[in-house]
Amino acid sequence: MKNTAILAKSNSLRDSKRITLTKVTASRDLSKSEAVEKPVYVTQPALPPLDEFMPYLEQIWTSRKVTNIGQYHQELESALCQFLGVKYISLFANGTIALLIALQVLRIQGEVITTPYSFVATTHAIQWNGLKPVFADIDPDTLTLDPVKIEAAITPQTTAILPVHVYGMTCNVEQINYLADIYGLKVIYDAAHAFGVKKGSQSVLNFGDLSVLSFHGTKIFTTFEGGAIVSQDATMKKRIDFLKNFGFADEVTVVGPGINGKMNEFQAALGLLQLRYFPEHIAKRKALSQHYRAQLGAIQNLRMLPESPDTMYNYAYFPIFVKNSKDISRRDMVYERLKQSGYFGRRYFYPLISHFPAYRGQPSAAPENLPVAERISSEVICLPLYPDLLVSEVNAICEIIKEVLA
Ligand code: T4K
Repeated sequence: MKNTAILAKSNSLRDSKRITLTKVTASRDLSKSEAVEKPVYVTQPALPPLDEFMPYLEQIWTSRKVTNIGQYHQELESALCQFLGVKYISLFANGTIALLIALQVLRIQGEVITTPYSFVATTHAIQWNGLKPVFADIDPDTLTLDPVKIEAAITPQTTAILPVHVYGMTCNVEQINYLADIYGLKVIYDAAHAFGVKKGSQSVLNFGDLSVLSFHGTKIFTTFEGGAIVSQDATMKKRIDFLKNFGFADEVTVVGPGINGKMNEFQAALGLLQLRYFPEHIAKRKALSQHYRAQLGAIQNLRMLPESPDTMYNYAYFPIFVKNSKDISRRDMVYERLKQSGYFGRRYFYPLISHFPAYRGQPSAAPENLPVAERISSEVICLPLYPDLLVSEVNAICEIIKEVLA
């Protein structure tokens, strides 16, 4: 047996609700191993010390204001505008409902060009609005929508583009902006992964008509569940705020078919506290990402995403891409071996959205139309990455990968 993490003793989750694993402690001595109680997942929410949250809870209990745009909701909107460098932000109960409202508020009709390489909520939001999603292929380096493919997918029915800054990689915002201008299209960025990302000195959230964030428990900035829409002018923010509150403009006026999408006070309070720790969390993520890069750089058949010097990344995910041989999915071999050893990476985004039954019948979902996305989806594994991940755990993961791909 080689000096890598091995499954020493495994009680099935069904039987014991826990797994006992043997993991390598550190690269300094790979022959030493230690039994650990917990599996390592792709992510784990970083939470502030509980005692720091108590004063916020006491305030909520005292005021009895638990939701409907209370003090913490308003404070978090202001704090996020400042922190992210954006003009207007509207908080939501989750990112999916924010996407639904973004399409509603711009009164999008007909066809929306989008990426198959995302979490399924991106396309669901289009479908829930009674619109037709049209898939276009992605760029192999940024994994975001390829502007050439966007242009080729435009028809007289196209009214909007819904690109995704996937893993916090920035879309080609200049070219997308150019296409939107000349064809008269709206642009809504799904920025669920792009909290804190900057292009030059500019927040990437300032491009397009609207940008949508997610603060889900798996995201780098979390309010357990939560989301937001970044908008560029006060009138648009006002309309978004009406729609997230059933369409109420005042006590007796309903301006449109709104919904209940409001973030509550408990979530907003947590967000305020989370902001204090965000820079520390990003620094830890960056260091761990760099450690992964250093360990995995020389492995054959393994690719990592190139970084652009003019972009400030948020290190939300650490995807690797394993080149498959003709008959064998090396990616799945790596993925399964990691799992057996207690390291639960995830194949975000496999399957492609265009493979799901709700969408696979669309002509644009045909694999021949999406060759880059098809390949990338068959190669990807997002490795565990979160502030409390140990360097020794990164080392153990890298050793397993090296062994499988050797
Ligand atoms: N657009 C994009 C591009 C998105 O990625 C997402 C969400 C959305 C839109 C929609 O935003 P929201 O409506 O969610 O705000 C997860 C998340 O549920 C989803 O929010 C996220 N994208 C997507 C990429 O990942 P799953 O099904 O993979 O999550 P789950 O529960 O398997 O969690 C992954 C791992 O994280 C677990 O194995 C353990 C760990 N974990 C998870 C949770 C929920 C924890 O340690 N604690 C937790 O509370 O979808």
